[in-house]
Amino acid sequence: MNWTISDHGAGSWRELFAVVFVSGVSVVGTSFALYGTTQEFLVIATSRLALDALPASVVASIIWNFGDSSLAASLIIFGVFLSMVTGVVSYLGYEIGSRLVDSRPRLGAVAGSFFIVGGVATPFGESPLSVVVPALAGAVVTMFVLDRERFVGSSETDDTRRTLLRTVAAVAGYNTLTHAIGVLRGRGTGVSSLDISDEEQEAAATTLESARQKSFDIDGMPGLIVDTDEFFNVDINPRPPVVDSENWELTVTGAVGTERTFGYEEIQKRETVHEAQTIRCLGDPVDGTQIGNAVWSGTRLLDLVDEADPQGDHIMLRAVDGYYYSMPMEMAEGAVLAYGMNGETLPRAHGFPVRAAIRNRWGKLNVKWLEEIEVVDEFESGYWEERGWDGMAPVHTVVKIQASNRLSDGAVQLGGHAYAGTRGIQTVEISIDGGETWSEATLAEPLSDPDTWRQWKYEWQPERSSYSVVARAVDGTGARQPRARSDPYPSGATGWTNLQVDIQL
Ligand SMILES: Nc1nc2c(c(=O)[nH]1)N[C@H]1C(S)=C(S)[C@@H](COP(=O)(O)O)O[C@H]1N2
Ligand SMILES: [Mo]
Repeated sequence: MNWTISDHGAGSWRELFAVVFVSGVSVVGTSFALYGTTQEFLVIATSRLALDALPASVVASIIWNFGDSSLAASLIIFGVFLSMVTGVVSYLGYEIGSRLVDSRPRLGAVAGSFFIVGGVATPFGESPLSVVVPALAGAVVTMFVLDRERFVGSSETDDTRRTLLRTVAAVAGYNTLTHAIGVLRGRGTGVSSLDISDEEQEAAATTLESARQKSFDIDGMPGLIVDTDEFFNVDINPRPPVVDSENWELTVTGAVGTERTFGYEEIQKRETVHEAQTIRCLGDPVDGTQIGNAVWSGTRLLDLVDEADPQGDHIMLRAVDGYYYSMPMEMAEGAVLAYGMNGETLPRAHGFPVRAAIRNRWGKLNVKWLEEIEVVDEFESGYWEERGWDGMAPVHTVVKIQASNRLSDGAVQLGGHAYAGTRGIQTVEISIDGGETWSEATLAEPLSDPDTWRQWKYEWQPERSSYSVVARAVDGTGARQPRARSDPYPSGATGWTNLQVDIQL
């Protein structure tokens, strides 16, 4: 047998394209069915490698400006790309294999396809199995389709057409199935109620209620506690990892007297705290929206470390998605290991089963999907620090203008939050003439927890049709926020907040 592309004659490139694509799709589809949107799914692994290859600032701006949707789009692009690549490679392997094993060309072809796809995918695979099974599926599909294809290519009869159609239908069916399984896996299982005692449930509810009462009632603005489904999201994963809490364990390892392991239920049975804490992303611009405040229910993170008899003075937090952050132990003073958010089970997007809530630092230290706390002797950097960011210092002071309304009496109303970590906010100052003159905004009563934002509002009767608003804050130490504007990269945004208000008089 002598198989070459040119044997097919006119139109064969299109056929070849179809063959290649179909087998590539089967490789990717099989991987999706096996692993859903976890790290082991070849598309996720590839997109993560690609993210690592791009300059840090580019990656961060993609993640921070476009969020989840851009990563979801990148998944589709990578999925198609990977299908093409594995399809072409599978085809090449098939051709080479069939020639190498002259006596049994078919066997040689399938083996060739399998080994070459496996070889190409190995650097992306998290485990041998995650490469072997998809590669095998690709080889088999390539064999099926290519054999039929050749058969049809030589003599087109109704019979062979039907055979080809059947093959295509079978492959399409197979991939519809893999897609469905993958999507189901990606959804994961969710529990909706917190598995803590009624008393604790009530304590969480009380914390939430008191925050609600302190909040101003301002249209279009979040309250002191941001609703869970409105809470911003920053994630290096195209889809949040699915963790099965039954099989998940948190380990305390490294420089410890005795390694410790904690199960999900065990952690929930420990002493529970309910603390409001604000989280702001290091990549959040002055006028950005990557800030939120929630009530985190959990247990003290350092208590777990203490039980392992730590011998170093730093901890490295490691997550199931490969994300990590190390910090001096005292930076985690008071930190909550949270399994609840706003009185409900911590959602997958925010780190189910547990995440860290570290006081006074940028959001990135609040490691989600935590699985290991390693005690280490010295500082070992973290995910974004390895990518050029520099944000281990306390958060900067910022004022957010989150609402501008026209009240029924004609007054203009502005509202928002100001945040300065555990320094707290003393005053929020507003200028409506571009920074010439200043007055104090009205502040809502502060929340009692140490690392929380402060709510403010400011109203005036407009006399002109246009106002240039500037907002700045004085933190709890009496320090007025510096005026100079800087971009988030690399150490966090600084500067006063501006808003142009145009009024229909
Ligand atoms: N494991 C893991 N933890 C993570 C991240 C991540 O991508 N993976 N993103 C971090 C960043 S940069 C921020 S700002 C916060 C955002 O938390 P949120 O998505 O719950 O708002 O989570 C941090 N923890
Ligand atoms: Mo972040």
